[in-house]
Formats: sequence, structure tokens, C-alpha cells
Amino acid sequence: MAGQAENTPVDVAIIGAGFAGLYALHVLRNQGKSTRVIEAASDVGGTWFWNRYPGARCDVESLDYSYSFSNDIQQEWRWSERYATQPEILEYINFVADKLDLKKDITFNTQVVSAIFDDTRSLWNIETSTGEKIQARFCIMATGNLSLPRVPEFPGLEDFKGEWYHTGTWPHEGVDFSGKRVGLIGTGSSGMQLTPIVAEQAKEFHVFQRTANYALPAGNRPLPKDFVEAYVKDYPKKREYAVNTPVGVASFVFPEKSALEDDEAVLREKCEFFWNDGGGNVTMLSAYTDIMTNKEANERLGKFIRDKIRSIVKDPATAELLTPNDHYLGTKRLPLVSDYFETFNRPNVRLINVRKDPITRLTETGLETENAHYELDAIVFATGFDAMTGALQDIDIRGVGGVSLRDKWKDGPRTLLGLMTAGFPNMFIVTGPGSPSVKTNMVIHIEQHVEWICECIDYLQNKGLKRIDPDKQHEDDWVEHVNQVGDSTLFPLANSWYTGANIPGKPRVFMPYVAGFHVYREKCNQVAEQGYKGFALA
Ligand code: FAD
Ligand code: N01
Repeated sequence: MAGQAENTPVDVAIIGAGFAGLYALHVLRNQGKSTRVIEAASDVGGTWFWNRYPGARCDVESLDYSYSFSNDIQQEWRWSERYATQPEILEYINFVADKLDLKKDITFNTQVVSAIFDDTRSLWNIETSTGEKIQARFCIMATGNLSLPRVPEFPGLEDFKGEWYHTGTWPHEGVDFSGKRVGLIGTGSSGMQLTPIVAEQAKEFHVFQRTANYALPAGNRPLPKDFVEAYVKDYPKKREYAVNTPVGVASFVFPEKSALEDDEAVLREKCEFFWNDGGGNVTMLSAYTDIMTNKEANERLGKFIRDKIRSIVKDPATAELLTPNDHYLGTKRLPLVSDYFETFNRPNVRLINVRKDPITRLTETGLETENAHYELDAIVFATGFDAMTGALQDIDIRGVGGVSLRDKWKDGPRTLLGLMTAGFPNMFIVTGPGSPSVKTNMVIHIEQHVEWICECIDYLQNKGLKRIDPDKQHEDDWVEHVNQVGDSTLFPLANSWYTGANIPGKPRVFMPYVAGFHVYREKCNQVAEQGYKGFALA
């Protein structure tokens, strides 16, 4: 704990010690604020602490997917691969935490269970799983967008005598699938990254697929030493460029024309280049101005990828089943993969269509669908997360008048700039719903949010103000704007976690703000420059 006498309110409570919580602690400490940081895990890292499944790595290039706030740190660290593995990212986070001596101020192995606002004293009363009660003037929710893993409620899970795992809570000691009959449920980014590696170990590997997903080759490779040295030298310029792009990535090239303007040969040549070079979320998906807004434009690239899948997978029936047919390219998160489609040419790998033949239950010895039973020694759930709102709503958060966040957001999240929600004064959310969040390079966005929040807290305290709360009308206007921007794209059409469609009963709202990080950052700066316009200060 930094600077808290017993039972004295701290300036700021920070929930979570991933990229966001760690940076918030560093900035607030430099401002001289007293803090408490509470983290459920036994160490720092957030996403990269929990998601230790085989093949886990980032899909934003490592040189971009790292803190930019300290030139010393970015000059000192060296990434080894184009897309860093989970162990390397975790090592990096630990390197930063140790360099800044952050861990001594974090309470680990402790879950925040409730946060109740005391209206008269303008204080947050926070209670933890260890029964500790903490009072804080401000609260920063650095709880993550993809931090509440979800195992579907299949009947019989408790009867299954084999081992089962969720990618988001993977055992630290690793898992050896050698000689085992393994079932994988889920073919999003996690399932696709894990597939080629587990398929090599397992005796039999059964992939239970509900939705065929687009994916692009990552083109991962070791980073040449001289390339890294030159890049690192140029970091300040690269970072400056990155924050002025829609995605916060230095290699982003602003597209100039519609996908409908290129004839077929030119378009295919471009796609072929991106396919061979790897990457894709910031290259192929951003190669034209209208891929995510125009169905015809999107379909031209979609067809290119579908043809690729059919050309890679040898068995025509399996190829057909792996070919996406129910959503537009990129409207579900586009995974970057290594040898995913190729894996289905292995003799020990079998693809099962659980859209046509749904899973009904787990049994003592395996998994049952409506029409078959599969004998399994181990099951991997790569079934994703209650994304964007899950971790927040997992906490019993109550604002002014005892109103609960769960009630306020029952028809979908409502925020101003994704940073705060009206009626919950002094509670900030890092990369909350209504901000660009998961549609950007998250580390860069996290830095922007943390700096905005900490400057705001500093501003209030310097002016002797106790309280900030979004104005209801401004919040309504922001929600409408976020929805309008979302509705001008193809994103809301898919059953994705972006819209909450992966969680039964969750309201269906497209949650990220997709006008671009650069546009959003400018709006945040303007709000701050205008004395936090749209927020009521008291
Ligand atoms: P997290 O890293 O999720 O940290 C939140 C922390 O809060 C966790 O440690 C959690 O234990 C803690 N917490 C939550 N609730 C409580 C509570 N009630 N009490 C106490 N502690 C709590 N983004 C990219 O931009 N590029 C990528 O390549 C990329 N790859 C990803 C790969 C995977 C497998 C996943 C799951 C996500 C990926 N993301 C990626 C998104 C990633 O989540 C963010 O980039 C980033 O790591 C988020 O950092 P954070 O600190 O905001 O949240
Ligand atoms: O989860 P997901 P994820 N029966 O929600 C299926 C980031 N990330 O962990 O599509 C059968 O995407 C579900 O099927 P359907 C990234 O932002 C990044 O893979 O809903 N199947 C889907 O196939 C990513 O988007 C990386 O029909 C069921 C899968 O489970 C986010 O984290 C790597 C089912 C879930 O896919 C989440 O990715 C990993 C059921 N009852 C993660 N329920 C990088 O590479 C769900 N499914 C950077």
C-alpha cells in the first residue's frame, strides 16, 4: 500500500494489475497520490498472467504492443519475434513492474467483490474477498475487457472424469496432451492458436466448431537484430505516428480508395501480398477505405480468404465446413494464425460441426452431441469471455442512491467516452465500453486512458473539487453517437462478443467506439481542455 494509514481513505483504489493497473499505479505514484492496488491473480500481467495456453501470443506486432510512456524502457527492452509469445509478454510486464518497483504496492490473490459509493462523504467503500474494507476517493477499474472467462453451462461437466481446461485460466505448470484423446470446443483466436500445437501432441484431436471463422496467416518470424535496433532508435517518431492512426499502430497506412475501385486482378495481387507477408488486422483489413462499411467491398476480400481455405484443406467436406458462410470478414475478431487450416490435413484431427449436431452434454467419458458420443481424455474450452462488461458487472458496484451498475446497464452499457458512467461519481473505467478499446492496439489506448484519468484526478484535487460525474444528457448523446458510428459499419451484423451475442441473455449492443483511436483521442483531449465539458464537477 502506498501512503495509507490504517482506516484512512486513500486517494485512489485501482482494481487490476495488468497493463492498465500497473501504469495507473506508476502515474499516480509520481503525482504523489496514495493508492491501493487490488489484484485477483498471484502476480502482475492480467491477460498475460492468465492466458498461458499453448500458442498464445499477441496479434499486434510486439514492437507496437508495448508501453511507450518511458523512452528509457522502450530503449532497453528487445522483442525477439514479430508477434511475441505469452511468456515473453509476461516477462516484459514483469521487467517493467520490477524496474518501476511496482509490486510492493499491489495486494495480490485478492478479489474486489463490491464497491459502494458513499454519497455524503464522496467515498468509495470497497470490500475484498479477504474481508478487507478499503475507502478511496477515486476508483479506477482496470479490470480488463477479456478477463472473465466463460465455460458454457453444458450439463454433465461435473460427471466428466477426464481433465478439462479453459484457455483463460490455463495451469501454470502446462499440460501434456501426448497420447491423449483431446476435444476442443471453440474456434475463435484462442482455439485457432492452440490447435496446431495440441494436434501435434494428441493421439486424437476433435475440434468442435459452431461457427467457421475467417483467419489470416500471422507470418510470425524472428525479428532481425539490426531491424530491431533501427526501430528502437526511431521509437519516439514511431509512437507519435501510431497515436495519430485509427488503431494505434506505427505500421498503419491510411487507405485511399474503395475496394470496388480495383479490378479483380489488382485486388487479388494485393490480398496475395498481405496473405504471404502475414498480419492482416492492420494491413488487409485496412487496405481499402470501405471494407468494414460496404458489404460488396467486404465480400471481395472475404471471397479471397474463402478460396485460400479451400485450397489449403485437402478433404473437400472439411474445407467446406471450415469456410465461413454466415458473417462478413472482420465482423468477428479476425484471428492471426500459424498453420491452423493446414492442421486439418493431419490424420489425427477431426472437425465436427456442432452447429448441425449440437453438443447436448458431457458424460463420464467424453462429450455427447445430438447424434454421437465422443470418447475423450481431455477437453479444452476455448469458449471466450464475458467481454467488455463482464468483469465490471461481476463486482457489486453501487453508485448514487444505491443504484447498481448491473441494473443501470441491464439493456447495455452506458458511458461517457467509455471512461465513466453517470451516477457512479469518481469511478473511472480503463478502455470501457463506448471507447475504441478492443478495436485498437490496447497498450497504447490504455496509456491514453490512464493519462487522461490521472490528469483529471490531479486537476480536481488541485482545484479542491471532490467529485466528477458525467452529465446524463452528455452520456445519452455519447451512447447515441457510439451506436450511430457502429451502425454505419458491418460490425453489428455478426454474432460476436463485440455485441455480447456470445453470452446467453446478454443485451445485444455493439460496444466499442469505431470512429478511430486518433479521432477519439482528440475528443478526449478537447473535453479535458474545456474543463471536462460534459462532466459535472463539484
Ligand atoms: P487485463 O490484462 O485483463 O487485466 C485485468 C486484471 O484485473 C486481471 O489481472 C484480473 O485478474 C484483474 N481483476 C479483474 N476483476 C477483478 C476484481 N474484481 N478484483 C481484483 N482483480 C480483478 N490486445 C491487443 O491490443 N493486442 C493483442 O495482441 C492482444 N492479444 C490478446 C490475447 C489474448 C489471449 C487475450 C485474452 C487478449 C488479448 N488482447 C490483445 C487484449 C488484452 O486483454 C489487452 O491488450 C490488455 O492486456 C488488457 O490489459 P488490462 O490491464 O486492461 O486488462
Ligand atoms: O474467444 P471467442 P477467444 N458451443 O469468443 C465458441 C482476444 N484474443 O478466447 O463463434 C460451441 O472469440 C464460439 O463459437 P461461435 C481476441 O480479441 C486474442 O478465442 O460463438 N461453441 C467461438 O468459436 C479474441 O477475439 C488472441 O459460434 C461455443 C469460441 O467458442 C478474444 O480474445 C488470442 C460455445 C469463442 O471464441 C476472445 O477470443 C486469443 C458453445 N456453447 C484471444 N460457446 C490473439 O491472437 C462458445 N463457443 C492476439
